[in-house]
Amino acid sequence: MSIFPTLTNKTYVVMGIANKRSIAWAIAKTLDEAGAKLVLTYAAERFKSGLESLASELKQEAILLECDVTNDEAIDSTFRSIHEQAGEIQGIAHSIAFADKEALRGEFSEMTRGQFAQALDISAYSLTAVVKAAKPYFAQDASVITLTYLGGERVVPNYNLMGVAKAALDSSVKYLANEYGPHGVRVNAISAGPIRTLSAKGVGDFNSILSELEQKAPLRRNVSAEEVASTGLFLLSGMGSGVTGEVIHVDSGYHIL
Ligand code: NDP
Ligand code: N5H
Repeated sequence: MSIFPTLTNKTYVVMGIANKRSIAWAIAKTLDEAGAKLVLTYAAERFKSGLESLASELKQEAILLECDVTNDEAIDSTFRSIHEQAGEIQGIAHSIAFADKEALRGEFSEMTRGQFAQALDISAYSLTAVVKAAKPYFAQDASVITLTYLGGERVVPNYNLMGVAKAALDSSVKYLANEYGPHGVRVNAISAGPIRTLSAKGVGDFNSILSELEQKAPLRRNVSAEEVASTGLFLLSGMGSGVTGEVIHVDSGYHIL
């Protein structure tokens, strides 16, 4: 008997696919493999055609919707539309973050008020905004995941304001888990090790972070987006029932050092 969960006829929303390297894309492929009905959201019209061609690789036909998470009205109308087109929502993968590149190097305190507010808005508040908008449409045992990073727990050079944003995100996961638990909805985070994606491109000293992990982490290797996605499948499916308010590190064990 296979223990691979079957998600046939269940609707999952995946937010944050920029291209084929995105962690969200690995999550979408894994959910698709398990038979899920997918809704993929993108930030703006200019990302639509790229996502359409990626989505054509999926087994099931996905619904594509624009959703800029800085806009409450856009979030509300996206989730209304998801409900109209795909019924109740079994799960959401939130894989969205942004900070001004200029603030992701050098001294932490050199950032501006505006850079700080934008990073916290897109990378932390958006999780709560999304969960709030989905509330009327959640299945009774729905599950939400978000992506976080070790730089929210301890100082990692250059992560700067994103560290503060991830700390806020990790804390939001706990408050949301507590509030939504009585409704049967679980909320968890995956703390991923460094993975070469568009966001990671050209920021800080990414290569040295990859090689430090390879040399020191218990598993002595880096992780793949697919490994993050299989933990995502566990949390988003019934296999993770009983787990909420948790941060699971998928980082070859680096965080224990
Ligand atoms: P990607 O660049 O592939 O994904 C980041 C996504 O954020 C993009 O799809 C981007 O959408 C989206 N986004 C930014 N601003 C907005 C907005 N206003 N509205 C909607 N979407 C927006 O990078 P990753 O896959 O690496 O990042 C996904 C998550 O994983 C992030 O939370 C990141 O912090 C986290 N993470 C990444 C690690 C890594 O090493 N790569 C390690 C640990 C955590 P668009 O392209 O359409 O603008
Ligand atoms: C310690 C590190 C390396 C240094 C810090 C990296 C922080 C990255 C996170 C943010 C989200 C990256 C970011 O916002 C980049 C943008 O300024 C510019 N890029 C874009 O606009 C592209 C086009 C779009 C698609 O990107 C977004 N985000 O919209 C951390 C690394 C070891 C791990 C890592 C990379 C963590 C993480 O949170 O992503």
